[in-house]
Amino acid sequence: VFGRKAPLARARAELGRLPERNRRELGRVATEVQRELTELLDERRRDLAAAEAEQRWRRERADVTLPGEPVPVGGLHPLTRTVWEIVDIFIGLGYRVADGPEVELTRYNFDALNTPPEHPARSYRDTYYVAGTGDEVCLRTETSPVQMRVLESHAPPVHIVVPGRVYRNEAVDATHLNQFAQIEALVVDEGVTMADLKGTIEAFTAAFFGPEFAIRLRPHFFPFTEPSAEVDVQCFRCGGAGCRLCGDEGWIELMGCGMVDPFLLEWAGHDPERYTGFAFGLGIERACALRAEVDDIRAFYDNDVRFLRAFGGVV
Ligand code: FA5
Repeated sequence: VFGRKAPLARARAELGRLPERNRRELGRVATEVQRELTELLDERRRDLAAAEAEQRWRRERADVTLPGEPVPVGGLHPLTRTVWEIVDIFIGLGYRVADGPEVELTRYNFDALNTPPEHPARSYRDTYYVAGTGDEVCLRTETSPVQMRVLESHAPPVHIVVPGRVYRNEAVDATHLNQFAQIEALVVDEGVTMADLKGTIEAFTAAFFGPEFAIRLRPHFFPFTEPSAEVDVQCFRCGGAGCRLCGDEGWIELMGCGMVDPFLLEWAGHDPERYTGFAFGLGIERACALRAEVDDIRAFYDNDVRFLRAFGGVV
């Protein structure tokens, strides 16, 4: 329509040859026709563009009025949360976190911890050894060897907590696993006494179980502490009156502890006349099970989501 050879253009080209009086009139008509056509064309362009936009809106529309598909979110395992919670308590008391290898030299796992070669804990019936290393490399049986790695490389004062996995050649039942987690604490400084040990454990149990429960220390034996004790916490279910949870004892066994044996300090090159220390070690599964009244610690490793969800770890 608007091309150079289109009728409109040709008609305008002819205008010159018309007599004066017709030329004006026809020129006006031609301009009018051109204007109208242009307008129609623009209108049609606008309509087409609008229709295309409309189509695109329809095609690409997202309906946000419906509820979304819920995406299941994972959570931290209750044991992980327990470790973090305990570590947090000790960080609040000024401790640092230390760790060490799970595949450990018997030099650290036993010798440095005053556990002589004839000690029954070193037998194949109790300890997993790494094949081909003789009795030199084992899976650590407790987190205590990390005490020795830290003492060997750090001069006191030392205040550390050591969370970690340990292994024992044990028959698995409701209260025993052959791989489980412990958390260990070690303090070595000048003038550290058993009162510090008890006060620290009290601060921990108050934060973990609640401030209303007492603790007591019962004499015990560990090769690496002297004196040694086991810590009981007052049954937080019956308050000490006796119930099924505490086996009518009123007390629940919680962990092992003691004053660092001077042998360890000497082994690591620190003067036992100058420094003293305390240490304790707690089983994570048992502590977590106790607090939540879970009566079989194997449940923590079954990965039954219904069980895990009860701890609030799975959203
Ligand atoms: C020890 O392992 C010492 N290293 C603790 C210690 C550290 C004492 C520092 C003194 C100074 P024991 O063998 O009692 O001690 O274990 C400590 C805790 O680990 C126990 O109280 C228990 O909670 C947990 N535990 C022990 N054996 C098992 C097992 N087979 N399954 C699950 N938890 C266990």
